[in-house]
Amino acid sequence: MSSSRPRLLQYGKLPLPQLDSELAQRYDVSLLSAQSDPARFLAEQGAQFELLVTSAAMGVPAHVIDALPNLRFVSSFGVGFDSLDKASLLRRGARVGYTPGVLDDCVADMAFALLLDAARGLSAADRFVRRGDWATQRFGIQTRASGKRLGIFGMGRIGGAVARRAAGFDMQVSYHNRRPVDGSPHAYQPSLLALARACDFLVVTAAGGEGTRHLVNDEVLDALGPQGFLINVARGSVVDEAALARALRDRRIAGAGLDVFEDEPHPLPELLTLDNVVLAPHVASGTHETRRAMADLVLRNLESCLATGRPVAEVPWSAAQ
Ligand code: 8YV
Repeated sequence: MSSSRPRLLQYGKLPLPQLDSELAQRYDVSLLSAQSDPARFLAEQGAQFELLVTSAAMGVPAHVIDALPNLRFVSSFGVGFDSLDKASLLRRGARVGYTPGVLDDCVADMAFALLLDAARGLSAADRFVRRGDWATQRFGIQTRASGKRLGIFGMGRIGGAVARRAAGFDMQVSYHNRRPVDGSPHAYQPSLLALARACDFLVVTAAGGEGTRHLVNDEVLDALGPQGFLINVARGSVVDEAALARALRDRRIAGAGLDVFEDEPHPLPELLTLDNVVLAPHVASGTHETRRAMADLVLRNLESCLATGRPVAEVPWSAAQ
C-alpha cells in the first residue's frame, strides 16, 4: 500500500508511548521489533528507508545500518549516543539527531535523589518501617549530605545542573573533565583519582563509550574511601560494577546510588543483596515533562532533517561530517 507519508523505520518501542502513536500519524512507520523475522524484513525492505528512529537505550547496531543502504537520517530519543554505531553511520553518511539539553534538570534531580537516599538511608528506612522493625529497633544513624564535598566527574550540561543544586546544599564542588571548563567557578581536579580523594560524594555524569569504560575502578573507589559515596546517573559502563559491588560489600566505600548498570536490565546480582546501595531502573529522565520534551525534539529533529537536511540537535561527530 502506498502512502504520501514518508516511510520510517522505528527500531523498537519508545520510552513514551504517545511518541509511538505520534510517529505513526506523521510517518508510514514499520516497527522493526514487531516483525516476525526482522533480518528478512530488512533484507526485503531495508532499501526503502531513509529515516530511522531509535533511542539511547536501544541504540542501533551496525548490522541494521548496513541493511539500510539509503539511510539518511537517524533521530534518537536520548542524550547518550554511545549505543549508536558511529563507524557504520559515518560510512553511510547519515545525519544523527539526539535530545540534549531537555533532560538536564531531571537527571540532576535524580542524582540528588540518589545522593540523599544513599547518605540518609531513605530506601533502607522505608524497608525498615514496612517490615515493622520500628516497634522493636532503632534505625541506624546516617550521614549528613549538606555542607559536604561534592565531586562531579563529567562537567557537561548535566554536571553543571548537579553543581547548581549542590549550591543549595552548601556543598563545595570540584570536578574532573577531559579539560577544565572555561569560566567554571568550581575547582578543577587534574584526574579522576584526585577528584575521588577530594570528595565525599562522587557523582558520575560523564558520557559512556570506550573512552570512559571502567574509569571508576578499584583504585578510584579506594580513593573515595570508607566515608565516600558513589552516585551514577550516566552510563553503567563508566563504573567497574564488580569492583563496586566488592567495595560496597567490604565497606571500602560507604554507599552508592545507581540509576545505570553495565548490563541493563540486569544489575549484578550481588548488588541486590546489599543494603548500602540504592538501585533505580534507569529512570533519571523518566518524568512526564522531560520525556515529553525529549519526544518533541525527536519529532523536530525528523522534521528538520526532511526540511533542511540536518537535525536541530545533531550528535557532535555527525555534525562534523
Ligand atoms: C533515556 C538516557 O531515558 O538520554 C539518555 O541517554 O540514558 C535516558 O535519558 C533512555 O536511554 C531512553 O532512551
